[in-house]
Amino acid sequence: MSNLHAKSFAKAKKVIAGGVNSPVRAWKSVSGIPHFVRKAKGSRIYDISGKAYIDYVLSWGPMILGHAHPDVIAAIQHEAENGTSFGAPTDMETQMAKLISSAIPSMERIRMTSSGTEATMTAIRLARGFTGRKLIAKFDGCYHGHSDSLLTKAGSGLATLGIPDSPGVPRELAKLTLNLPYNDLAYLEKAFEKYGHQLAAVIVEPVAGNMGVVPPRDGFLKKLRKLTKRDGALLIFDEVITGFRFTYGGYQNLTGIKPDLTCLGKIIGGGMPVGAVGGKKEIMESLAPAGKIYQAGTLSGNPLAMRAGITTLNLLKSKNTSFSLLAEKTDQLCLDLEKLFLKKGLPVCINRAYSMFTIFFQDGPVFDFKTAQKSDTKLFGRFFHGMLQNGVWLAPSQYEAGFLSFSHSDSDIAKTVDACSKTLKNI
Ligand code: KE4
Repeated sequence: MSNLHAKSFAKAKKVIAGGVNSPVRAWKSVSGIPHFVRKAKGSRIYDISGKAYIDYVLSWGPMILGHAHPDVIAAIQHEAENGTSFGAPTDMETQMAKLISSAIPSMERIRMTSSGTEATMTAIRLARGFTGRKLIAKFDGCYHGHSDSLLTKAGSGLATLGIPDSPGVPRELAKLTLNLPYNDLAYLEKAFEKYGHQLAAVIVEPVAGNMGVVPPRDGFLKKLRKLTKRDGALLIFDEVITGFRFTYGGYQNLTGIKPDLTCLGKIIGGGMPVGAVGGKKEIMESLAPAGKIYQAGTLSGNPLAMRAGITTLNLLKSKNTSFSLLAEKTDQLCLDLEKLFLKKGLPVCINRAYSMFTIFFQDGPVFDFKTAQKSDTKLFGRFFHGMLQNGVWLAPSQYEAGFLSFSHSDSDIAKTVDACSKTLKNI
């Protein structure tokens, strides 16, 4: 069966750069031949040999309803009959924007994009244009997509590939991005003393997912909000992962900390290409055509993506009470796995936040990128392949998050724990 994947990978490498359309899919950090997928349904993903796996990647987060939800599929099929792209405004985009801003009130005005990268890139340009300042700050281990200003010590992809700064990013540009340690309040204070009044914005994953799952320390986000407000820098919450993952809204709805701009993606597109940036009216109206800050996109607000997103958000709205059940299911899975590792005498630190988790192969604690990097990535790789053998599809990198969906059943959890028990026997 693995030669099926080898054959597909060899063919892909002849026409696709590196054989994949996004680096993490090449499984470089866990070695082995990346598996090719045929289809997915609910909590299952099927490779090209037909083997089924319980999926904890969920396309890196979007598939919170489970793969191929019948209502989402039907909505896309129906919408497609009306055409797939117009390059002209549609009422659906207004409906989508209203859904998002009523769920996340800080997003008074929205601009749709076709990816999370475009959303964060727009947010950075908007912040620089609105404040007239050049400097921005991000946190080591956080990843906000691959726009130049944000590819400085990114945590997802690059960290896995062990490249702290990507070639091709001009040094002149990279030095306009301050890299701060996540969760370090003292360092934050010092950085703001020095740079606060030069900062256009600070962008943060309010719960980090791209160095593995690292929740914010008590007071971290509050301090960040206070310092940015004090020094006139905009606070950007990158909620591409966390948006509609923890609750029907953003993580900001749970903390009450209101950013100036928010970036979304993944879940709001129901698996179709989508991103969004939104925030205070006076800031957002600086975007062309109302304002002078340019931003555009041929497929921004694409009708199929809007229809899939609207259907997804409406389904999530009806499930609003069960987000806590999803978090409890995730916690139960992590507790059951912790017991097995303990029994095996294998030190792990399993970080979780609501329905996302990461098994760090180390004692822990893991509270920033430096501590995350103490993990035994080789052991992670062996665990990854063992779980794959035993029918569980995990993220092919120590520095990524695992996700649960509303379609993960109790028996899926039991099967996952059983797969872990089998895997630990031969690790
Ligand atoms: P996209 O451009 O990939 O849609 O979104 C970029 C992005 C922005 N912000 C956050 C917090 C993100 O996690 C991402 C993308 N996440 C990665 C995995 N953690 C996507 C997977 C990949 O790069 O193939």
